[in-house]
Amino acid sequence: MSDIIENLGDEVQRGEIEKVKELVKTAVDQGLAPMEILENGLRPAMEEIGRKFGSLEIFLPEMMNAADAMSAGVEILKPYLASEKSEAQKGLIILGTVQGDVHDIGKNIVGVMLGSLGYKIVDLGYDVPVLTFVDRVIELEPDIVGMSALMTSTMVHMPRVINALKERDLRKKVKVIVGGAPVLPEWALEIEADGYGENAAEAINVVKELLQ
Ligand code: HCB
Repeated sequence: MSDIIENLGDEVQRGEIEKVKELVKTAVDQGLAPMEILENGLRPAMEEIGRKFGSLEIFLPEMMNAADAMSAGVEILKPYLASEKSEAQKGLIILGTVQGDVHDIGKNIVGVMLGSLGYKIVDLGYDVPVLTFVDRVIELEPDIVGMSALMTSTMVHMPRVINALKERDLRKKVKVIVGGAPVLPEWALEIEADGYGENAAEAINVVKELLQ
């Protein structure tokens, strides 16, 4: 791993916003691929922060600082994250982090990348109530609903959204994809989602397949 990627991870963990911005800019200038910066530098740092938080080595303020540093890095990366540019309107995707869950960094990355590929994104934000997903499906008639959950306690709202769509006879009209750190392919199958993305790149592939 390059020094810059390693330093980037350390600075994210320290919550050093300005240093993270500087390192991301330098990494881009040095020609490192945006996805490499994201997947090898920024994301593993957040996984490590999550591990340290879980084992009480750090507490909420440190996790919040690291999240702010990660978000600042993602903000700099946004314009570079698209692998292919497209003006064509490819489909409408509604994204949201499920009820009770404020984690939105990963969902935002998925949204930025899909948006830059020509999909129209309506981002419902975080802590999105079950029925808000349903109401927006009725109102906007999207091609895909993408749900994100970062906690085992909130991923249970994913099947609630799917069931609410079924009850209103909407399930066949819209594809559903799910993701977020605790979400596994088995879970996606169990709740009868149409697709699952372990990361943003996979989510893009799934969306492309579903809309073919
Ligand atoms: Co938070 N938190 N947190 N947290 N947090 C986790 C998720 C824990 C796992 C940490 C731990 O305990 N080890 C844990 C959840 C445990 C569980 O499952 N039960 C946890 C907890 C407990 C909490 C609080 C309850 C802490 C507290 O208050 N005591 C609280 C929850 C508040 C709430 O939601 N009601 C909380 C708060 C926070 C913040 C605010 C400090 C901050 C979030 C800031 C924000 O998002 N704006 C935060 C963070 C940053 C994390 C960790 C450290 C990182 C999450 C992250 O951003 N990862 C996380 C630890 C972890 O995940 N390992 C920890 C980086 C992104 C890029 O990865 O997986 O989100 P991603 O997204 C990927 C991928 O999954 C996929 O593509 C993305 C890009 O590649 N993807 C999708 C994501 N969504 C998709 C949707 C699709 O449809 C398709 C693909």
